[in-house]
This record gives sequence, structure tokens and C-alpha cells, in this order.
Amino acid sequence: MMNYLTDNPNASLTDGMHLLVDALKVNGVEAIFGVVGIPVTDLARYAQKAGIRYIGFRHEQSAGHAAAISGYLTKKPGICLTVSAPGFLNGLTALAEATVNGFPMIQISGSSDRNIIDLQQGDYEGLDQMNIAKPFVKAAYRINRPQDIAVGVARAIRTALSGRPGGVYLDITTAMLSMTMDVEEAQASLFAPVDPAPIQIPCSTAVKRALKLLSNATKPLIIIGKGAAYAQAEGQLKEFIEKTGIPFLPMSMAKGVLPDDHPQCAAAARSLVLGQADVVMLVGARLNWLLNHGKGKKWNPNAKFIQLDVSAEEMDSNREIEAPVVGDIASSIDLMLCKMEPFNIKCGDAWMHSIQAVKQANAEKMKAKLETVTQPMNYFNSLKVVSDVLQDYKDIYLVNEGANALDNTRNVVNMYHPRLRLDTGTWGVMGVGMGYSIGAAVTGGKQVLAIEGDSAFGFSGMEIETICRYRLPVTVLILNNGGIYRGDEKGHGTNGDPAPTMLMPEARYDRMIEAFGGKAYNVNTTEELEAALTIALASKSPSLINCVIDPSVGVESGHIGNLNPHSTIKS
Ligand code: ADP
Ligand code: TZD
Ligand code: MG
Repeated sequence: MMNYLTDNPNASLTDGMHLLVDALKVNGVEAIFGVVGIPVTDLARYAQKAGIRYIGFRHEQSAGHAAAISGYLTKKPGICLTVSAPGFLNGLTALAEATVNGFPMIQISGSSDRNIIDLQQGDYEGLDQMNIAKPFVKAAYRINRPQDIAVGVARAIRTALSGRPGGVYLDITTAMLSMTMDVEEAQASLFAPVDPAPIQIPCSTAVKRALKLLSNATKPLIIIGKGAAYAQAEGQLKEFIEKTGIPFLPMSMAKGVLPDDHPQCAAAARSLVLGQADVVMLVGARLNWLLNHGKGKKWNPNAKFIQLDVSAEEMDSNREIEAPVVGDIASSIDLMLCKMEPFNIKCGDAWMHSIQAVKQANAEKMKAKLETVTQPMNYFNSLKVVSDVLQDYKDIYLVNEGANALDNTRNVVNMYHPRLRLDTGTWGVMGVGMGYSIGAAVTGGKQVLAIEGDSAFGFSGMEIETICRYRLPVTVLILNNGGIYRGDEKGHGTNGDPAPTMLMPEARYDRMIEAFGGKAYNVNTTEELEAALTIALASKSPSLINCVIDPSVGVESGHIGNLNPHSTIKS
């Protein structure tokens, strides 16, 4: 085995820094996303020398998002490298989000001198990082000695991947990085964990219970979540859905697990199916706020639930689950297919016809919106152009964030393949845009279109320099309505300050990418948008389109205005 740390093959000692790189290599790590500085700069250099790709960011949060999404796409933990205290904290938001989303990720952070931190004597960037990380992650570990590197890395990987995947924090102390160890002993200690994400086969009683419930349904529904996308169970799922004829509803990031234009896709009849389904089978989807917790006026109060999930404690989290199936999704559906025959599950024609009728009526309403030309453009006529151009690019990543920019894109732009739609996820968080774009381009090897609200873009906009520096095939399309939700609100004070939702009217985001040598476009009409997007995507190189949208067309809080408390006292 190569010792990447020492250029001298005869050296008898290695140190923590080199051994950590060796451990990452042994575990097949191909890329590290981070920001360097004391004490991890050399670590990144050694990693690069060892053939691990190092992608240097402008802010740790974006590096963390890149690591998280690479974990989601590859089922291997994405690695984020940060410096102590502030760098660690900047990355922690992304690590927490990875945990909430169920994406495997490891944040490795340098940390300062334990003796000084523990006595609070004011070390350079001193912070009790491991304990701060704990509430936000599946586990936090610290490596204090080179002898523990192999086990520390293996534990981090196994924890990030097994059960419900998530974030792990790995603390590496400055002192440990320069501690030495006998080379042979060090290399003998290295290993990759065997079967870190073991398959989990559900018990057949649970599977039969679920099938029985489904066989009694007159209006069954399958909801596909991003857990199914992560599980890469699209083959099994397609077989099950097509054999049973049951309609399905994809959650946002699960769009494309089965194509959106599949005849059984009920996305365009969402209210109908949630309101009427009598048996709902959740596949890698949680009954959280994104599904109104399975309660309230959107849901049939008598609906019965089947839930396929790797995490037993997810069951009954919001509503009673009559048929819990605890296992990994691929094994669970395999077993359901296997045991299906005596149950004779077949979705009735009446249910499917009522769904088709609503789908058709809604499609006509949508078509009218998409085809209405306005000047300036609105979300619908601009997104129709995007959707048309993307017909030639069905296999690229679509990163998406914002409020109206998010909700309308989700509704207008169909997905045809699994794991291509990457968005704000479980927390509905702004700031994932450029990190996800970079992480997907680097790990997935496909080009990216990021559709961004103007506010959303601002959270990670500086990373367009990173995109240009690494010459990544990323096109950023900013739906620029001049503000958060809309760009026409008047200030409420007397000093002329803009309203809280306002951003710069007529901001020219395209000029930002010119500073870094990327291609820039500013578009005001659907014709200009079509031309710019066509050229930008064909170029497969860094590009940014500033798309001017009518400031008055956005809806406050997008589709989740119901969650927004309004003051009861008139001012
Ligand atoms: P969505 O936001 O798309 O509804 P969620 O993130 O809420 O999806 O839910 C995903 C669920 O999938 C989580 O509860 C997680 O435990 C589960 N999950 C993730 N990977 C697997 C897997 N391989 N097998 C089974 N369940 C999984
Ligand atoms: N901060 C973070 C980290 N996440 C958030 N979700 C918010 C703030 C609040 N927020 C939203 O929920 S959407 C949004 C913010 C600031 C931006 C909406 O404006 P936009 O999109 O320009 O991105 P539209 O098209 O104007 O609605
Ligand atoms: Mg906006």
C-alpha cells in the first residue's frame, strides 16, 4: 500500500495527516469539498496528491451542500473538509440539513488544542466542536491519536450510511494531525468497513399485512419520496406500480423515479388523490409538513396507511400506520412482488378514470397559463420555454430553489429519470443552489441547470467563481422578480428604506459571472430566453442567465402561505 504522506518510500514514520488521507483512499473517497486554512491545508494538498479530487469553495456551507448531494447521488458519504470554529460552524448548517434530508455525509473538521479549549483559555479558533455538532448529526466522533484513524473513519462511514442515512461529524485535532506513527503499523491498521449499509429485509408478516390492506382498497395511492430515489429502487417500484395499476404521487425530489408523464402519475390531480385515497402506501416518504402530517382538510380522514421505511421509529410519527413495513425499500418491494399473487391487487377503473378526468382538466388550465404571453415575463410563460428546451436535455440535473421559482418549476418542468431533481428538500432551505450544482456536476458527471429565485441565488452566489474555476458544466437561470416572493412592495417606514421583501430592482446578476469569465445573458422576452438557454446548455460551460420576471406576479410564501403567521393586530 502506498503511503501518500511520505514521498520517501523508505520512511519509517507516518503522521496523522497522511494516514487520514490513506484511510480515505482505502475507503474509496473520490472527492473532498471544502475550504482550507489552519490546520487542514496540507491535508487537502496530500489528498489531491493521492488522487482524491479536492474542490475548494468560497464558503463552507456550499461545500457541505456539495458533499451532501454527492452522498445522495452515490450512496457513499460525501466528504466536507472545514477549518476549526467558524469554518466548522459554517459547514454545520449543511451537515444538519443532510441529516434532516437523510443524505449520508461526513464533515471532517480540524479543531484546536483540547487543553486550551477545555479550560476556555482562548485558543486560535477554539471551540468545543464535537459537543456542538452532536444535536445536529447521527453521531459525532473525535480522533485523538493516529492509531484511531482507521476505526474513526470506518465508524463515520458506517454511521452515515446505515439505517436512515445522515450526517456524521468527525473531529480531528491539530495535535493528532502531526503525531507520528510507525508506517507499517499504521498501514496495517487501515480497512474499509464490510457491508456498511446492509440490506434490511422486512418480515413477511408485515409484507402480507400491507398487501392485504392494499387488496381491500377501492382508491389506493402510492406516494414516492426521496428515500425511494436514494434507495435506487426504481426498477422494483415500476414493476409494482405497473402490475397493480395503482396511481402514484411523487414528492418533489422523487419526481422522475417514475417519469412524470407516466399514465399512472397523479401529480396533476394531487388534491383529488389526497382527499379521496382510502389506502395510502408511503414509499420512502415521511408524513411531515410536506404532506400536511397526513391530517387536515387536504386528507381523507379515514385513509389507512402503509409505510415502507428503513427507520422503525418513523412509523406512527404523525398518524397511525396500519401496515408498517420496516426494511430497505428495494428488499421490501421485492418481497411484496413475491407475495402478491394470492392478494389479487388491481386498481379499479373508476378510480383511475376520475383521476384522468381531473388530470386532463388541470392540464388544460395549465396549458392556457403557459401559453399566455406577458411583458415582462411571468413564471409560467418563462418556465414553458425552459420545459420546451429541456425536452432535448432530459438527462441533466435540475437544481431548484426559491419560493415561486421553486413551486412553479416543480409544477411545470417534468422529470423523466430518477435523482435528477435536486431541491430545497425537507427543510425548504435557501442556499443549496450552487453547492448542489457543483456537487452534482463533480460526482454525477452530467451537466446542470440551476433554476433559482433571485433571493435564493444570493445565498450561495459567490460560488459561481468556483463553478468557473473548475470549468463545470453548470447553467444558472435566475428568475429575477426583484425580491423575496415579489419585487413590488413599498417600504413601511418613513426613511425611504425598501420593504423587507425587496431586493435590488433591475439587478443584473448576469454581470457577476462575467467577472469570472463565464457566459452571461440578460433576457426580457420568451424569445430571448429560448435563445440564451439553448446556447448556454449546448455550451456545457459556466453560464448565467438573468431572466427578468414581472415583480408583481409572485405569491407570498409560494405554495406554503398557509404556514405563514399573520399579525392579528392591524398597524
Ligand atoms: P420526501 O421529502 O421525498 O417525502 P423524506 O425525506 O421525508 O422524503 O423521507 C424519506 C424516507 O426514506 C426517510 O424516512 C428515510 O428513513 C427513508 N429511507 C431512506 N433510505 C431508505 C432505504 N434505502 N430504504 C428504506 N427507507 C429509506
Ligand atoms: N433562509 C433560509 C436559509 N431558508 C429559507 N427558506 C428562508 C430564509 C426564507 N425564504 C423562503 O422560504 S423562500 C425565500 C426565503 C428567503 C426566497 C424567495 O425568494 P426568491 O423566489 O427570489 O428566491 P421567488 O421566485 O421570488 O418567490
Ligand atoms: Mg424573487
